[in-house]
Amino acid sequence: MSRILNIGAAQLGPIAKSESRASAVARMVGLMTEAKARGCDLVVFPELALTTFFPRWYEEDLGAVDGWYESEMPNADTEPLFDAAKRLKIGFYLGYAELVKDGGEVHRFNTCILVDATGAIIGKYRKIHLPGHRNDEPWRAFQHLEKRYFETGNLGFGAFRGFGGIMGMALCNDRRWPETYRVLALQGVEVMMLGYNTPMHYPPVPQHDHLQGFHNHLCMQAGAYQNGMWVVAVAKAGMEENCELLGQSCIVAPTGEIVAMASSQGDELVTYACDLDRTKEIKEHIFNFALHREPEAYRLITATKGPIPPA
Ligand code: CDV
Repeated sequence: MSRILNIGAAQLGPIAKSESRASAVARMVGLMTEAKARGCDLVVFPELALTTFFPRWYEEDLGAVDGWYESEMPNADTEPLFDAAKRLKIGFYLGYAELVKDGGEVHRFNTCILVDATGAIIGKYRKIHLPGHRNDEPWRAFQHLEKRYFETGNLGFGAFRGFGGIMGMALCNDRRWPETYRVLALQGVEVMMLGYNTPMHYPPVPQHDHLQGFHNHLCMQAGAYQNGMWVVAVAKAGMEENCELLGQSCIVAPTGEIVAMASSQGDELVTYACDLDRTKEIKEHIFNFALHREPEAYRLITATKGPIPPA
């Protein structure tokens, strides 16, 4: 018995500040077309895949960044992705900036959606772990203002039935946190999809710059193994507006092995036939949660935010 899901990790190269959404979408439709030709059922695109990574520029007035957000999905610019899904009978994961108007209030989220092969949105996630800072920090080579431009996601880490399995979503920094994988795995997730924009230079701790690729894979290989899930992680890569972004988009098996990886810094599709039943090799044995977990001993994880050292 096997349940094969052919997944494409559709890495994007840089998107310039001046590049239109229509142009980024055309690049993505090209990757979807290639994915279909290579037998994929589902393609995963990066975080904030429609535009340049705009949190690298400070604006005093929040309204000045609103042009980077989508207030409807689909909309005129993204409709070609949904049309391609229907025409090609292929699903996709897409990251974008979401603007929600709720009465007089405006909410801004770093969001991703899962769209099935009929073009219907079957899942949505709003990023929970927002890295970076809130205020202008001109000493940095570039800003990382996710804490200014987005609210903490309010949908939790959801699990969605689709593509013959149980699917979960996360965004970029979420991959560094074991809680992300575990909360998804506790809902039976078999495939976690994640888009990222990871600068090679980390201004607060530049002595770790050479470890970006290592840390990227380290956390996802551990997360996949410790939770018995496939992880499909997709970069926006390359030199984007003077900021070099990590590539190395990859597909990680539930054993923790990287089974496919991008080798360029540009638009590139890597694919793998993921057998969802291989999750059982882990979920029913070494990490059989129902048999081996001891939640009583883990209370601190949800009871505190920061560490409480002994007196
Ligand atoms: N977009 C991100 O979440 N980037 C962070 C960087 C800033 C550390 C990441 O975890 O890759």
